[in-house]
Amino acid sequence: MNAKPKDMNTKLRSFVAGAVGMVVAFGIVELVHGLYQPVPSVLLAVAQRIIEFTPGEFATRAVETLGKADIPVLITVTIILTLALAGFLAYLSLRSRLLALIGVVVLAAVALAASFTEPSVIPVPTVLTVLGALYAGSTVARFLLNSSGLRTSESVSPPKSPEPDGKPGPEGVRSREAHSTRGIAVPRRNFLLLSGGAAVAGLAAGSAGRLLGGSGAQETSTAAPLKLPGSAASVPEILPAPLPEASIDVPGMPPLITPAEDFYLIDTAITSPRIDAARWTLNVMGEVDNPIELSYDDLISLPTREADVTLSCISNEVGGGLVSNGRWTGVLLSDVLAEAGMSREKISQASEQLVGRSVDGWTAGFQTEIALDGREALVAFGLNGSELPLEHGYPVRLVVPGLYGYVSATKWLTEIELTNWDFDAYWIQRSWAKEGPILTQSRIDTVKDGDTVSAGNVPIGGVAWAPHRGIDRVEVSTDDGETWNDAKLAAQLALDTWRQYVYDWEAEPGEYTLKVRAADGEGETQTEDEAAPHPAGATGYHTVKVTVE
Ligand SMILES: Nc1nc2c(c(=O)[nH]1)N[C@H]1C(S)=C(S)[C@@H](COP(=O)(O)O)O[C@H]1N2
Ligand SMILES: [Mo]
Repeated sequence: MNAKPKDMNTKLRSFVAGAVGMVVAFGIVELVHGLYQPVPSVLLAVAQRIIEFTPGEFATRAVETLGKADIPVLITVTIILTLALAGFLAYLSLRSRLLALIGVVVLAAVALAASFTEPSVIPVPTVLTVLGALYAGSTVARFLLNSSGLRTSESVSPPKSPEPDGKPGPEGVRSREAHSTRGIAVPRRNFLLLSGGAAVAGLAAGSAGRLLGGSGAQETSTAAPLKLPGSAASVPEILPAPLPEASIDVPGMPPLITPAEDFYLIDTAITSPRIDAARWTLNVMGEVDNPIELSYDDLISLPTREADVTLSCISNEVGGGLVSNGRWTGVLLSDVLAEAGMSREKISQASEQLVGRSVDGWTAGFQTEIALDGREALVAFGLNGSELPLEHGYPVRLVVPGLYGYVSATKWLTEIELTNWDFDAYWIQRSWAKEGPILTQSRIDTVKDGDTVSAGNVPIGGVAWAPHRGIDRVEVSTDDGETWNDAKLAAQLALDTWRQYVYDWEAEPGEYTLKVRAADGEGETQTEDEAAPHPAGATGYHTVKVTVE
């Protein structure tokens, strides 16, 4: 019985032919994308849509546990699944050309749907590229199938002649036998050579695309110095030192202002949108008297502000690093709203919510009241004296003191819409709390869990934050919360920033469980109850175990 191994071979070869065809198709799209950015990388577009369609709980878990590390996994899985699907379609084409054709049409539809959701896509070249690439890929697959003698096509099928034994049989069987003959004529080695060659060509095209500056080539950006109108000079790159008394000089203390390259990074974008500031616009619309569209130059010609604001992600665990303090440059959100005819007195139920929309469609919404209550909510275009880095929202984002990023801090901002409270923004649709006030939190930074330290003076220090309420008191416990000691506080740089503290501990040998807790400017001490980040932010006291020798 040699039918079985032969059948296995057929399956495998057809599968390889389809997968190689898909490598070629991907390669072509990546190459075009590298040469011409408005044609998106279909691969990344599909992966991006998978992120967006992933159920909230699951997406949340992935973001929490993997941060940015989930992206390579997602892309790899997307590639493997697509190649497998293409392989299956090629195999299917041996049985039914129609079904295979339908499969390719569905692939094209998915690819186009995913691509058209990308920001700054230009339709006609994208359609041509995607269809062209799929056509090329199918052609390669068909050629490989033919070359391995697995199926006929009009051009290569041998002339119809009666079978030697004169038993024509059904069409399918007859053509299969014809292939077998050809299969012998084109040995396995040739099939491998041809497939390998095609795959290498596809990979080369794809790599070239990336090298040419496709999204895959994205590196961490270095932001240019910020230039403002009316002054030939840019904002000084060396920041004026923050209040000296706002910093405590202890090893392990995080800097009062987080350098841009260390600023925590969270978003749903596989690659940061690249926006041309000269063509960027901000629409302020919805329930406003006077909808406006501002250019970048319009925006930066409004009165400029600099504000030190601590931003936190709701996914931050107690003691975690998804919190940073930036010196933001921008214009007051209230000034931008005033341009659109909106003021505090005019807030109605219909304009209760302010929704920021990113060029990539991501949204965040919060109470309009918060934008107009006097706090320094910014339409920001600078971080630490430079333009916003690409990954932190270049050219313009929102920064709202006191609110977690997921409800407020829209990066790559392009639209501000005033609407009612019914609208649910991106993470609200995915089961996170509708309102996101940053909870009072504190963190021990100068000693780490599991550290061994020498007896004597051990400064226990770190940061505490309750943006827009401020920090009034920080206490440290060295006995697992039995007793508490007041920590020394640095000056409060601003109500909206974190505050450094230190407790000078005279440590004696032994095992210790250290804890920290903070009270905000309203006298409210952070809760001891432990809660996970989902759905409204992590609570509990940061706890660190140390050994003193
Ligand atoms: N366009 C866009 N803006 C976004 C997000 C996003 O996914 N897309 N994530 C938000 C979240 S959840 C947070 S915590 C902050 C993080 O800002 P950062 O990456 O500059 O620290 O950005 C917010 N703005
Ligand atoms: Mo976040």
